[in-house]
Amino acid sequence: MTSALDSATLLPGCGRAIKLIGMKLIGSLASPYVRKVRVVMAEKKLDFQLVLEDVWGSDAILQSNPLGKVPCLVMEGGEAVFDSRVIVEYLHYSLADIALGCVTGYLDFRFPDVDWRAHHRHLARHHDKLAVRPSFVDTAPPKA
Ligand SMILES: N[C@@H](CCC(=O)N[C@@H](CS)C(=O)NCC(=O)O)C(=O)O
Repeated sequence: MTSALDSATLLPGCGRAIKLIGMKLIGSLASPYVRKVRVVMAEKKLDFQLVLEDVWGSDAILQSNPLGKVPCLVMEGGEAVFDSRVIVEYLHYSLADIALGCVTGYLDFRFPDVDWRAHHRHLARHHDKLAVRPSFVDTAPPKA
């Protein structure tokens, strides 16, 4: 079965250095909302594929965003995030997540005797949420 994204126009990602997740941004080159998201992604050096769609005549957008609007960010697993403000928030949060999860993971790895959880319960909750995500599980440092 061919998905809407497969049949759409694909452009190389605009990010340059880091490929964090296989993200696709459904958009149009004329949309200022799409541009806003592309600028944020470029500034954060996030790699993604820009999928161009006709905002006035594409069912493909509706498959990911029931509002039929762009931008719509589609994750590797197919989950979609839409509305440029939500996407920008999501990207920011996502990067913060990654940094945070890596730091606390490193603490556990290198300094298992440091009980940072006792004094940082919110951080511990964040850590536990992140630690079960496939991206964190797959890249976790070796167990002692
Ligand atoms: N509040 C939305 C606005 C998005 C929006 O209006 N996008 C326009 C393109 S610039 C669109 O997809 N229009 C198609 C439609 O309204 O059906 C956002 O910030 O993402």
